[in-house]
Amino acid sequence: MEDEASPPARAPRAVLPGDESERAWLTVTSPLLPDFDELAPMLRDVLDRRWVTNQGVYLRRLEQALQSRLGVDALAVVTNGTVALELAYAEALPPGEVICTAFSFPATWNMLFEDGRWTPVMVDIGDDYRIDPDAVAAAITPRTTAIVAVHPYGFVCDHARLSALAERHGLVLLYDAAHCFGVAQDGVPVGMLGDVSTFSFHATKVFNTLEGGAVVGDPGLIARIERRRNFGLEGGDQAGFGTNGKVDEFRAVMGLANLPLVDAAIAARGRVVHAYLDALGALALPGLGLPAAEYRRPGYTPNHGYFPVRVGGGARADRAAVLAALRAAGVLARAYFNPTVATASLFRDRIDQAALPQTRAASAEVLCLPVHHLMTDADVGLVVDVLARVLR
Ligand code: T4K
Repeated sequence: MEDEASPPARAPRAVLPGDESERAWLTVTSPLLPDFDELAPMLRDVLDRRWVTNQGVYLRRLEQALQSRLGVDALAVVTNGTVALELAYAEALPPGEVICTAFSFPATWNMLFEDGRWTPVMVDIGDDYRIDPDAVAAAITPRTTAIVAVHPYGFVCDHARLSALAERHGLVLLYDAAHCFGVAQDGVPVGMLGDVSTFSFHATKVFNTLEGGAVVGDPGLIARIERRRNFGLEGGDQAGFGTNGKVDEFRAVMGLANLPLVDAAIAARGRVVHAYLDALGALALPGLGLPAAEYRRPGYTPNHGYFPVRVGGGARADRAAVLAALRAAGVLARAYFNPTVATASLFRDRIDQAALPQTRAASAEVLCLPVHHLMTDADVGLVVDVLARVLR
């Protein structure tokens, strides 16, 4: 119980680099961080061993622990979620047309556009942010080799339909599961869906190694990813191409120290998500769309990484006005994902943007509210009060 005389408990606020006001903000997320005392003995051991990167013992320990926590057959930890995608594309996507969701972060599509091996065919999402299986089916040609789908905000794609399409047409099905640490559908860990999945362990994700990521797939593929992250070298030979996608021991230590904390963090995030759903659901603000249906999906195990709302038709203010009002109250919400290929200047001459109406609408309307493990009821109340003031 809060003492009536004292102010309500609030999560620690972040001071952002480059923000000269030095103002402390309630941010869209806050990194999961261990106590220094948990880290110190492992960091000391790394220094004592004088082996600080290149397949160190802490990296191996982290990979084993993650394989078990994520419930997957094989996994390689790499530099970040973007490199995870690049390694997976290079190793698992045959050259040809690749059907890719238009609603994501640039990491998903950059290499598909830049690298001559693939022709990206960008397709629209449904009104639930996921790649639209009907749009995928309509985009398949004899030249199609793969489908790249994202589980946006940790909301799992329609795997039954996508895998049926992939099987019927002999396509590789790759999931960008950057947002999906700990997510499952019908008891199946998300990393077990499709032929290959990639994760991000960036500081803004539910689980982090500061920067980091992973590729998940069958053991043969993961052996090739391990070679590719090490310049193509293996056992004194170079049998393939590669790059430097290795992870140092300090980051591996960070991951090992964070792993025991992640389930409590997911539970704490879940309390924030449900507090938003209860408070905003009761207010029923005109034009404000909530992701309530996601949390009623049968068999879905969420990680509560993001809380996307829509400021859509009928709202009393547009998204920019809502963002500004939140900012004035010290709250930094974010418009993930904006830009997308449907809005960025880079793609204006490359793709038929009119063909992506749902992506355009989502890019224009979505707002990710703060959700993290340190947030309190008072923090949720602050955000809800601002939304009520602007939208009622
Ligand atoms: N696929 C998808 C679908 C993705 O969304 C992403 C990345 C990737 C692939 C690639 O994964 P990585 O290569 O990044 O591992 C962030 C993240 O940097 C990025 O990882 C993420 N998705 C994307 C959706 O969001 P920004 O530019 O919004 O980050 P930033 O620096 O503005 O941070 C957001 C908020 O987080 C800050 O306002 C405060 C808080 N924060 C951040 C950092 C870095 C902290 O409190 N402490 C911190 O140290 O991109």
